[in-house]
Amino acid sequence: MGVVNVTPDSFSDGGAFEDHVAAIAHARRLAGEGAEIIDVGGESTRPGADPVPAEEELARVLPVVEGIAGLKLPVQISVDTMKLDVARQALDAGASYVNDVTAFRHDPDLAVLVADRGADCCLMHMLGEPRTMQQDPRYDDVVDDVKAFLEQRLAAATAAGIAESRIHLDPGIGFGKTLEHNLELLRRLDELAAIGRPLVVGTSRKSFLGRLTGRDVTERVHATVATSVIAFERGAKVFRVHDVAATADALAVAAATFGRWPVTPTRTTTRTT
Ligand code: HH2
Repeated sequence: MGVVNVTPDSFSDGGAFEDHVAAIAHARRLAGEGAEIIDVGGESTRPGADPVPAEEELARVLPVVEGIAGLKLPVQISVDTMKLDVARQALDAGASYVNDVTAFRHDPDLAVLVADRGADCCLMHMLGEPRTMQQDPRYDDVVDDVKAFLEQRLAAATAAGIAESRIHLDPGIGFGKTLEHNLELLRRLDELAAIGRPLVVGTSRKSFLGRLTGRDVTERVHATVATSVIAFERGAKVFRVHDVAATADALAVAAATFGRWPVTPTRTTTRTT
């Protein structure tokens, strides 16, 4: 899953793809690098971020979803939103996946919309809300707590009429979690995979990688790749990243090694040495 943030303030690429033409071109690039899902977002959920009004989010996201749909790329378009109206219009414009970081708690009607449209969705764990979530997050046992939350949200989503086969789950790396919480979630990801739904993992360029490596946000690709391989080995199926080419190469090697899925190189080379 390649990330296209159409925002002025996203933590790692804010401002880079605010221009719709640049955002659509970036989506094409990520698809060429091996992304199978393009996740378009118009509201930053970084720690401390303020909410964006629906009209503003729509003005950012909609032309980009339309533009990507018009390219007819072999990718699924996802909209990263918690708002009903944004999701509805994005689905009308060609998206078929709703990535809601509130797992339908912000607006339960979003679950009904996803059910009615037969769309896919991702339900993510977050403790609190973006403005305050990094202020002293605490758990009894982070993995047990996140697992119980995801099971509860999965039940709520299916009760709203969404087919279980359309639901992905995500531990929400960095969303109300300390460095130790993030590492424990990655280390014990197999316990979340045991719920039985595909796991999405989003570590890309996040601040815990900066704390571990001392690297700035644009220099965290190697650390991101390391976490994606760890997550793959522990059962994750979808990797939400900004740096698709590097991640796709690493996952091709991991997949061949662990024999989990057929290896289809994203490019060919004439050199074998
Ligand atoms: N992380 C971010 C946003 N959306 N969705 C899912 N399912 N999982 C994640 O881990 C996740 C997410 C934050 O990253 P980014 O979009 O790059 O930053 P910002 O929220 O500042 O736009």
